[in-house]
Amino acid sequence: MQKPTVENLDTLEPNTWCKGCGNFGLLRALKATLAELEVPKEQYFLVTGIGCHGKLYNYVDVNGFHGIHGRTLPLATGVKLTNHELTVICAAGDGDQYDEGLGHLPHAARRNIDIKLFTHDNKVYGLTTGQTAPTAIQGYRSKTTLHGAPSPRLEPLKIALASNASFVARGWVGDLEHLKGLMKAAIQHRGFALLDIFQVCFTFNREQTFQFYRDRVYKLEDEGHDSSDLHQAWTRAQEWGDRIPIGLFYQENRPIYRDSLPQLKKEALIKQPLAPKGLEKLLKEFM
Ligand SMILES: Cc1ncc(C[n+]2csc(CCOP(=O)(O)OP(=O)(O)O)c2C)c(N)n1
Ligand code: SF4
Ligand SMILES: [Mg+2]
Repeated sequence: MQKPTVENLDTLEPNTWCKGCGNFGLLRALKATLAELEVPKEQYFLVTGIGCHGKLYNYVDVNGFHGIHGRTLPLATGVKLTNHELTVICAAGDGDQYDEGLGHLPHAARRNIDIKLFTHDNKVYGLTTGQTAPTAIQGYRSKTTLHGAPSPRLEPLKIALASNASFVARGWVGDLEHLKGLMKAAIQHRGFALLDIFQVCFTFNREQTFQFYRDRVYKLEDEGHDSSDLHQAWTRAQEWGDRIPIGLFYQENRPIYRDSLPQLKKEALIKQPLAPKGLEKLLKEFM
């Protein structure tokens, strides 16, 4: 087993993100986080969706799977339930997770599957060259909403809170130390964690820029927020406008999905003998 370091997490893959993309900071924060934790390199498993964010898979030298659009959560769930010794992290896009993959979010949250969901929330479809994403601010102009996005934005933190997520947080790529702290807390949390990350898409979103966030974000911890209080979390999650909160909105400790399944409680499934009773009889029914 190897201790991860920022250097040995590097890959030889040439980076194709645009110059100035917020993904660079996110990648830096992620590598620094993994290097600081005690988890061996071989025990990380990174699942990515399809989009610019998905290329993260190529730039971090850990085990993983570059999956299909919108399906990071079911894939990660399967991996975690099969081998719960792995630390499973999803890197998803806002289009990927909150449009095509939205249906998976409430279920992973309510079941408290012990996986970590980091969303690259740039409020646009980056890879497909700039269509309006579900988290785009109402009025946002793009090639698919020439006159401005007509509908209110989708609010992922509220969806997660309403789905009984046990860890809900938001960070941004303009404060990497803070983001690193949130990544660390999410990975160390026992249960499902959503960390929504404002990731600036310099090329296609000229509205939610670094300056946009710099002028608005404030840290919950600077204002005495109590992250064990669901009502406070809900109230803070409503805030949007001149002031936008980042930090840990909510965290609770409650049993994870595996705790209530006797067959998964003991050893990882992958270590158990593959001899389920009655398998042959069952297979014959399909022949
Ligand atoms: C099943 C499926 N549907 C649609 C697409 C096309 N597609 C590829 S990436 C993408 C959107 C990417 O946007 P986002 O998830 O926000 O990622 P970003 O590029 O911004 O990181 C879409 C719609 C696809 N590849 N597969
Ligand atoms: S299109 Fe946007 S999200 Fe994609 S690499 Fe370029 S700046 Fe980054
Ligand atoms: Mg996006």
